[in-house]
Amino acid sequence: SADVVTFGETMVLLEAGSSGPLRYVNTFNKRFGGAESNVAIGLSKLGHQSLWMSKVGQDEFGEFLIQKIRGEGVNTDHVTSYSGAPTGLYFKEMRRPGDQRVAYYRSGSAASFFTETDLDEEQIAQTKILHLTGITALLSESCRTAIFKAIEVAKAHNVLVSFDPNLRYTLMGQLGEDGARQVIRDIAAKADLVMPGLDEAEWLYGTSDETEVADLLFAEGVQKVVIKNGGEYSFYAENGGAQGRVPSFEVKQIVDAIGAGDGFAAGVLSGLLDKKSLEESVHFAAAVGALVISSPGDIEGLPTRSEVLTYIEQKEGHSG
Ligand code: KDG
Repeated sequence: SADVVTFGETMVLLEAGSSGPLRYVNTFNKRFGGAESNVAIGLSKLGHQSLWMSKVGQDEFGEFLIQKIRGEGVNTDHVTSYSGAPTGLYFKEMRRPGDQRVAYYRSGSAASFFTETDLDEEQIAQTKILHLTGITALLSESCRTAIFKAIEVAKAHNVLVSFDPNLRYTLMGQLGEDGARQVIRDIAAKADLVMPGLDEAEWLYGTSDETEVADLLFAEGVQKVVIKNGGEYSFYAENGGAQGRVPSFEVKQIVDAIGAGDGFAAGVLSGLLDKKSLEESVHFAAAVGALVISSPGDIEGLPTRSEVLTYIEQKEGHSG
């Protein structure tokens, strides 16, 4: 069985081949990305078994996604292809080097038709960690139901539930901002590990005081909280345990910051699977995040374990 099970939408990414507004761009590089499969690939590269469930369109792009993600070592046996809707797309525009913007063509995509019956409950029951993001919760009613069902199955089998809110304001149309906030907060309250960005924490809980956010979540029964503050540091706290800040690694030239949070999440989960402390896991994750933003694409920069250790050693003069 897999160490980590996750599910959500992955899209074909068409990345502008030149900088400037998309209307003037004539060539695109074909890549792919999706928060949950990015995490699954990150974990696979770090040496863990990961499983990603999803629905793709019964089309060439769907085949492409399965082929690529399977090729990265992720178990895709529970991905189904759906004839009723196409695989979603997104475009990346590069206004200036390092300044990426994203345009989604995903509404009504095959993945938004994922339902709780597409979940392989046995795989969830047998895994160590179930990893979820808020993106899936905002895709559709059926995806939302699947999230809560997956949490229920995980909880019944003592599987750790990890949650990255990964707020997508463009997906809040259906529920409205307040409705979306409520859903994301409900999921966070049921998770064991919650990993928002500082700006997300502020949007969700109305405070940028990290200890206050952690205490709010602890009161709901959450066990571990990690709050990411981009290039500066990450805050970590354990319910009734240690808390502190881990500085980020300094990256001289950010090539593409999209996907850093997923790399970071993979790093934290990898550390926890390796029985590292939360602080050590966050330190390891910070290195993974730094490596991801140093290369283009959402998944291409995800490092192997030895690449992470070499990077830490180069930066700090020791490994681990
Ligand atoms: O976290 C990176 C993701 O943003 C990207 O891979 C695509 O899942 C995606 C999304 O919804 O933006």
